[in-house]
Amino acid sequence: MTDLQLTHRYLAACAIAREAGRLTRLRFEQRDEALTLKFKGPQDYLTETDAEVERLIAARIAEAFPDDDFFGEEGGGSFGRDVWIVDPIDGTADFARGVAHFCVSIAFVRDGRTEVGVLYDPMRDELFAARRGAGATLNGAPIKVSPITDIRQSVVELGWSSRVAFDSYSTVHARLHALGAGVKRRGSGALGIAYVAIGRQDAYCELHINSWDAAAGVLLVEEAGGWANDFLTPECLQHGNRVMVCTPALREQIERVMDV
Ligand code: LIP
Repeated sequence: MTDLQLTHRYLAACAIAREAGRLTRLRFEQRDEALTLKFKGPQDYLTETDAEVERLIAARIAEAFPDDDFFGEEGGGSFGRDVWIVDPIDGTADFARGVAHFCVSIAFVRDGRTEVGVLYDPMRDELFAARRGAGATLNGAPIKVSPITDIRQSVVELGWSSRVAFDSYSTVHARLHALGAGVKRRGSGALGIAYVAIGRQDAYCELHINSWDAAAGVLLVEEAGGWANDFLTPECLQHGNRVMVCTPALREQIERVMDV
């Protein structure tokens, strides 16, 4: 694939993320206060907007890149050599409950390696974007991870979902607390990883996260000077993996606390 073809995918991903985010924000502001909640599983929310936004993204990508594969959290798809992996709304629980903390996550993966990663938070109008080897940006301005070296001054977000036994999560949480880290959990893995790339927090860890939630954000962190585990293994594309991203000085401690 030529540099121009990758540049085309990068620019298209940014434009599609913004369009999808505008639709998500419209639906968020239109939601009825009657709390009609639907679930895919325990604490795993499903909204009509997830599917609607994913259909929009899939259509735009098919128009622009008909030979690429597509895989979305809601509708599934296929994993070919060139594949787009998409979470239309990461942070669905908050979206469903009227809390403005969610984003769209779009990654382009070639031969099992993320080449383009884009996340858009429509409520804050923040577009995080990265191309492999070309750095990471927020709304076009370069970003980098925090300079924190002392975990006692750090903020670490520890994600969780019902895919993981709670006692494993609580073991990692207790270890982080014992090291003096400030531990948070917000509910969007994608935004949590992006916040590491921009230095708003110093690490994001989760014992299991899906590829469509995290692949774009992991590239952001790598291109912003951070460290990431070998997240996108061949197994991870379809079945997920644990994720660890952080400012480089915290790598050893993060790997140790996550060894459960
Ligand atoms: C989210 C993930 C994250 C998890 C959240 C939630 P979703 O995905 O990004 O890993 O900690 O609970 O599952 O379901 O909002 O797209």
